Amino acid sequence: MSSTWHILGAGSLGSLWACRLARAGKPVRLILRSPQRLQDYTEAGGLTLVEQERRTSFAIPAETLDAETPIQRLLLACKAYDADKAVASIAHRLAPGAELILLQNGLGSQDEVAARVPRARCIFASSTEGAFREHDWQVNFAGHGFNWLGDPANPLAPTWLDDLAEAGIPHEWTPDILTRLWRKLALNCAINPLTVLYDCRNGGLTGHRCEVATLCAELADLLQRCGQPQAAENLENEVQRVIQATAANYSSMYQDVRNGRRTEIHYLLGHACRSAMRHGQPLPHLERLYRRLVEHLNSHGLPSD
Ligand code: NAD
Ligand code: KPL
Repeated sequence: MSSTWHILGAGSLGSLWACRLARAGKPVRLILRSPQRLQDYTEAGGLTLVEQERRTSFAIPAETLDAETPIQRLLLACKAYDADKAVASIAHRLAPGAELILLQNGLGSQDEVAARVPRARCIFASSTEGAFREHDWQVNFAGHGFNWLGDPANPLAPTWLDDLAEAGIPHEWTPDILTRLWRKLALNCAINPLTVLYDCRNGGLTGHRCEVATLCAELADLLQRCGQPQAAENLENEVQRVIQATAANYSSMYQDVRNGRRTEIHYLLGHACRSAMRHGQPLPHLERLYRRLVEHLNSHGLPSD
């Protein structure tokens, strides 16, 4: 019997993982924010997964943050800006040798969490799967993708990867998880802010090729400086390929801004600019892009941290 998957953050990705693990018969418990959320969830009767218009419901047990059951394995599925605070609120429940799987996009939140719970093992994830919610407690599986998992402090793969295989969650263990996270961060920095500022789909950036190329050159320099030469390889080609392949889509940051939601800017472009500053490396175009994006968010009443 595998140990329980505690899942904190019953949003899009957290619900997607919870439903697939529950469908495979794995023990899962959701951790919800408040007694009110727990009551709402109980009234809904569980989580519903929508895949190609097929709906399946799962009566997954749930509890609040201050439940007393010890946590051996935690999937942290909140946004990067909520991660540290969320972990602080359950830190006292972590069992000795507890493992955390950190699903956050970008970089920076993983180190905040690791510093918060220094005795736990923190496994970093980089996901290209796509999920969204139209209603509470219901998740739409929107885009097939992949999950890279790794632990920069320990290359040994955990045995529970078998649970993911049995649940049909596509994944691979990698000793180079930081390279994966940096590469995705660079892609997100080259594409997402411009889609917000030019109010366009990803494909709209074909009209701003020079600007994209200049950002990619600075990002590639930064990746080299941060000891991530592999993440820098052919960055501009990859960015252009993603722009073509996702031409009809709106970037995740564009969708956040359009829906009046806080963005993860601090852990994407913010992290890139802070890293450059730490290395004493001027990146004028990225810094200007960051300032323009911060101004844009503030003018729309959105936080920029
Ligand atoms: P989401 O906003 O849909 O879900 C986050 C959930 O966490 C929300 O339900 C929120 O209420 C909950 N939460 C936050 N703080 C909490 C706390 N203290 N206690 C309990 N619950 C708490 O977010 P998402 O889209 O699932 O994204 C999660 C992460 O995965 C982000 O970093 C995102 O960039 C990344 N990601 C998402 C997708 C996707 O398709 N949704 C794809 C790849 C990566
Ligand atoms: O990951 C993305 C996002 O929208 O967040 C892509 C499609 C790669 C654009 O950066």
